[in-house]
Amino acid sequence: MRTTLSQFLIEQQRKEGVIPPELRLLIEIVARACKVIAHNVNKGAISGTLGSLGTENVQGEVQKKLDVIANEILIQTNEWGGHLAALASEEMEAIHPIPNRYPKGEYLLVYDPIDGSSNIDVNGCVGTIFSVLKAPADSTGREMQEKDFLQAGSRQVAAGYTIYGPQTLLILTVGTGVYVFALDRELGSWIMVEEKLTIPEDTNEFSINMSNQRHWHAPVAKYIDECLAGREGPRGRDFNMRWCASMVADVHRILTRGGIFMYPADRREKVKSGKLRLMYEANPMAFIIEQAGGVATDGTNRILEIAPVGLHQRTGVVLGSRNEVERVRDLHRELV
Ligand code: AHM
Ligand code: MG
Repeated sequence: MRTTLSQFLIEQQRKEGVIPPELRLLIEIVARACKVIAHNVNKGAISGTLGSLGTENVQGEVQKKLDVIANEILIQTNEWGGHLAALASEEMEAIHPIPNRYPKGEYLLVYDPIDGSSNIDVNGCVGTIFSVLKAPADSTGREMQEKDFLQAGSRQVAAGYTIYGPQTLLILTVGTGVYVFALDRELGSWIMVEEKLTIPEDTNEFSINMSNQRHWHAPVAKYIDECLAGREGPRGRDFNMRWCASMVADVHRILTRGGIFMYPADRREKVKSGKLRLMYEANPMAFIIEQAGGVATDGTNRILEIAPVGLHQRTGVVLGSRNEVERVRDLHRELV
């Protein structure tokens, strides 16, 4: 018999002592919500879930119907469970405290309900990213506030993402390595298919949106020039490039076979601090990448050590195989 997610979580609780029962319940409920989201993603045009809503989220991005549906699914499945103090999402400007009609717990859940939204209508890969923090000790008994969420990524107690691709996969860490579960639709269960994933230290593959080249700062431009120069250049080998426009898909490829993913801050006004969001994109991915032996930076600094100042703050992201991310970091030190 293969290990299910429930079995894995119980064993982690027994053997490693890392998962209190409330955290186990929380992860199980998030995973259950992701099954419902997977169902909606798969139904697509049949159930009328494709296309835009004509509204914008707090970031000024057009909301897809699925962004809003997935956000609602995560709220509804989680808010009654008794394990959360509050939740927050890319699709909501303010935090969502647990309503008084439900019991409150000690965890905070932050998520991007559908990452890679531009892929929805073209049947490309999308995913859900989530991060779990503990509510600060001094918050007990009072209404939760945004400042309670503003904790460095190193304080995460769990993080994961699902990828709705040819298979629906859940990638999870609770700080004891990275585990992969596949959704068995007949059984309705998450089945472990890989454990203790590790990212190769070297790679010949980079992932960046090349159409932004003219906006890059010197260190990123130099790194990519070196890669493009191939075996005749300073790196002495040929590099390949991949870009899915979906962080979950690009990061998942890197977890599987190594590589470097970059969405750097650049010269554009709206990307001057990066495009991706720290709390629910960069932090959970950084936790997973580090747990797999990789490195995650904003170009210079470790992502998990950034002190957040806002729920929706953005950051540059450079993560993946150790030696490549360190090369980018060295260039930032040399050229800035
Ligand atoms: P989203 O959460 O609104 O979908 O935006 C995040 C996505 C990432 O998944 C992806 O890496 C990036 O935006 C792609 O951006 P671009 O279209 O600029 O290449
Ligand atoms: Mg996203």
